[in-house]
Amino acid sequence: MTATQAQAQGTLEAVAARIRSHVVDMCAGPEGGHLGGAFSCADVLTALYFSVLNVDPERPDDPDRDRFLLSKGHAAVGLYATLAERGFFPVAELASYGRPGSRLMGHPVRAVPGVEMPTGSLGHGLALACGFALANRYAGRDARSFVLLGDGELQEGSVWEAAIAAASLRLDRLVAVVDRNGLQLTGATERIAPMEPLADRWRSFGWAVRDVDGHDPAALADHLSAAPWEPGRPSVLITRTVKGQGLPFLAGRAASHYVTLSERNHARAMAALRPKDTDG
Ligand SMILES: Cc1ncc(C[n+]2csc(CCOP(=O)(O)OP(=O)(O)O)c2C)c(N)n1
Ligand SMILES: [Mg+2]
Repeated sequence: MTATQAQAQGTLEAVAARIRSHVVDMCAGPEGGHLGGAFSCADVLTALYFSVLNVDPERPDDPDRDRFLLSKGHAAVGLYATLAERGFFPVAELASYGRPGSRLMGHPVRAVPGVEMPTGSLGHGLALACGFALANRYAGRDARSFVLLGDGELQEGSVWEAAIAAASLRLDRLVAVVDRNGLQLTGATERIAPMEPLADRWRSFGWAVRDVDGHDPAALADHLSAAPWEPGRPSVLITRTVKGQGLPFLAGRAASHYVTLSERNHARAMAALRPKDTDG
């Protein structure tokens, strides 16, 4: 399936809504899941897989493919839902998430079609993506490498080591996205370890920076498609998001981080995701 065919499956908003509903279903299973951080990046994942990335589910190991790494690997349920919707494996397989024998575990592994590297130990994805970008450069390939980082994850020193390396190597086929939902495991990032002005920080490390709404998939797709924004510089898209976006009883709350939905909350979540009847 090409990206154009994938887009034909519905508007980006409709795809993002399907991804969120799969996440809700998975988080109602025995394993529970990182719902909040999967919801905050659902629109970015939609934009990437349904508009931006040059990937082919029929040929997941195509050497010319773009690479995507979910550095915040705990948001695995969001990645699984996206990969399944995009055709990397059957949507029905999502029901196996977290169950004995399933390849869909709490954090992503290479056994899952479309997953480039196992992730979940925070702080490693940017360095890995630098490696992909460098390898592509040496091989003379034009492909781009994308990586999605959590904002709490930015407290890992290894992120900034990699940021320095990417800028000094002039890796302009590398694109980082920061899921700036303002929350980490135990509370607000700005209370625990202030990061603002975040855009200035990245700029001072030699990156081209854009700071945007993270819940407008079409606009996100335009920004990501246009990278590199400045020749010779890696790009970082800071996406302003809400953890648990779309679920009134969890949105913006640290409690959304890891959730096992009760039957009642599963129903409430599905009701919240259902398109509103505009006829009144
Ligand atoms: C190296 C490392 N330390 C701690 C953890 C445990 N952990 C999992 S998620 C998380 C919070 C991450 O916050 P953030 O990056 O902001 O993610 P998001 O808000 O998008 O869920 C932590 C501390 C981990 N996965 N890896
Ligand atoms: Mg966060």
